[in-house]
Amino acid sequence: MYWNKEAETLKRDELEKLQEKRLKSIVNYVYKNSRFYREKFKELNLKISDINSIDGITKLPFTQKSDLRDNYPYGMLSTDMGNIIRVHASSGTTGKPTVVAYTRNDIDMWSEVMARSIVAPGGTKNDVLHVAYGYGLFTGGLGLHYGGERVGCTVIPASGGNTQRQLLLMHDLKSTILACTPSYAIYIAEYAEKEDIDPKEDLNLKIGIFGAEPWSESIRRRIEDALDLKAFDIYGLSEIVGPGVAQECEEQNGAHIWSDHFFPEIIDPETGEQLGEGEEGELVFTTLTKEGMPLLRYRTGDRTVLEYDKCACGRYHPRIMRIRGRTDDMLIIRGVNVFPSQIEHVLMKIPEVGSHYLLIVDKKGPLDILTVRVEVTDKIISDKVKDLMKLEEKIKNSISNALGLNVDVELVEPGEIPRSEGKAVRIRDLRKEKRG
Ligand code: DLL
Repeated sequence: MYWNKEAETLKRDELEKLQEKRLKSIVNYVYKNSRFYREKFKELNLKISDINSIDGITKLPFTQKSDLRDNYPYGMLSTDMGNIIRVHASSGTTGKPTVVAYTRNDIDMWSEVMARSIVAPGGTKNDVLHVAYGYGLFTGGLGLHYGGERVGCTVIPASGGNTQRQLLLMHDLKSTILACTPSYAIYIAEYAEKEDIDPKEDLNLKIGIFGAEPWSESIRRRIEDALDLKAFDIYGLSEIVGPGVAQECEEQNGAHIWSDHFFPEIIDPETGEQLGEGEEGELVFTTLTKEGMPLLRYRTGDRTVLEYDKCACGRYHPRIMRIRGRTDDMLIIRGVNVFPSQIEHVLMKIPEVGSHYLLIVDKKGPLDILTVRVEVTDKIISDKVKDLMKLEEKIKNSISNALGLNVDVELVEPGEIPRSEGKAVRIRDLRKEKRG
């Protein structure tokens, strides 16, 4: 289903033409209105007329998260504060948050791409959209909210937390779409089971719109079974707009980037060179239509592959074939590069393994060691020690076979790993903690 059929079904050449036109216009706009970019252009001796085709994009400088921090809070704006009607922020791991700012037209464009993102997996105005992403400075809650209202859904602004009340609301208000992080969806499912609520009987859910953190195909199947819905991936980041940069359609095979607004590139994170179609690297976006804080070639830090072939849904907008993780979340364990989501994929295929895990990285002498702490299911916990040891071996072997990595495994009881109502924390790096 389409929200904006014309924009969503543009052919590849039509899309490219539109992107080129918009790229030239945004380059012109930031040159005129952003002190930050004007200075960058001068440093590089770059003229607006140098960017005369979409391929010319590679002449443009990258923008990094550190640029947003260095110009905190409003130094990256391309308009007067009088035109800004909203600010969001994402909390960094260190120091000041990253602030992003929207004009009225930006909020309008965001609502449009969010409306497309709700309709693409099958949402309609008749749906009751339960938004359990956090409301506030985080873009998840308000992003889904504005998109839902644009479509005409009945929006329930539940925000995160108080899982018992979430379930009561979903039951009583007959929610049909659940929007939250995949890890919170798992937690809601567990809670329901504990409270003897059977999602098949007692809830009305049919669609899940899950994102804001990496998740694997095997966790998708678990969520679908546990909550009796079809689960779809939504991708986004505050710097670009928030949720709704990309969304999976009913085919469930990668999130379509709404590339008439956000132009994607994949680059080699080491050299910065643009990579070809089908190659894995860092995702970079240029916003083609934003007014408040347009960004040129923003380095997301997310690792993925893009697929440009036409999708069975009729869209040509390129698809993100699952975000492996952030470049900064990649673990290098004795030379093996591994993302938490790859380990998750292996773990979740083992039926005796519960849905929560934590990866603990430490050093023994000069060697990095990775301990996979994982919960077992209620069923196995009552079994004999011998069986638990067998399970430990099975997990070790599966990870070693799939990823070529030897890990330690620590089985824990259900409920022992801290739950999250927002983005889950999957890595604990004791090496960093020891360094202070
Ligand atoms: O997480 C926006 C969002 C809200 C997206 C609700 C989807 C749903 P930030 O807090 O700025 O914004 O975090 C952005 O989260 O660079 C990715 O590393 C990660 N991320 C977001 N969506 C996905 C996804 C929101 N579907 C950062 N899969 C991004 C994997 C994701 N990682």
